[in-house]
Amino acid sequence: IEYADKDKPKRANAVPSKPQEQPLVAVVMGSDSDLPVVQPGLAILKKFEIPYTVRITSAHRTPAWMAEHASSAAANGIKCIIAAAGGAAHLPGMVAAYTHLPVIGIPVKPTIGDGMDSLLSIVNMPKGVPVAAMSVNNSTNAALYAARILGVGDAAIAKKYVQYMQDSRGEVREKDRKLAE
Ligand code: RP5
Repeated sequence: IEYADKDKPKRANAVPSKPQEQPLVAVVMGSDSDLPVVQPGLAILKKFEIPYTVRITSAHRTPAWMAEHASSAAANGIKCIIAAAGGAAHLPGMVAAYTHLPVIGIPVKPTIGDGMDSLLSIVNMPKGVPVAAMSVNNSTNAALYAARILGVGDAAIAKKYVQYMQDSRGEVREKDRKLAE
């Protein structure tokens, strides 16, 4: 693949969240303007101590870089990709075209409209190229879904997920109790 960019990476996923650990999730987004939406999901990955990389790989502005990143992800030890994009949000589908890894799409609400265009762009994939579509701006669920996928083969992540569910139930029960007082 020929790069148009001068900042050609030496290796895909060159900026791991924890350099000493093997990244398991690759988070990509179409633009730095998507970052505020992606950040709650990054916080979830940190909470679960899941090492990740985060990069801007635009399907239409940097297509060669996007293809290189997605197609090398599995060989780089990545187990799951989270892809956020808004508007004509073809990034998750394009990423899925370049990897056999599970791809979780986050529809980002554009500056114009309510995000339905982003959602439908991601959820309405043609048969044969599946992408898991989250709700609009819901990077939290994207990260939690990644944790569920990784938990199938990683008991430590599964244990943290069960704890997360118990904590969540506890918080809601506590709110219920306070309301009933
Ligand atoms: C998409 O276009 C990005 O994912 C972003 O949500 C949207 C707008 O991008 P910018 O024009 O803000 O860079 O590719």
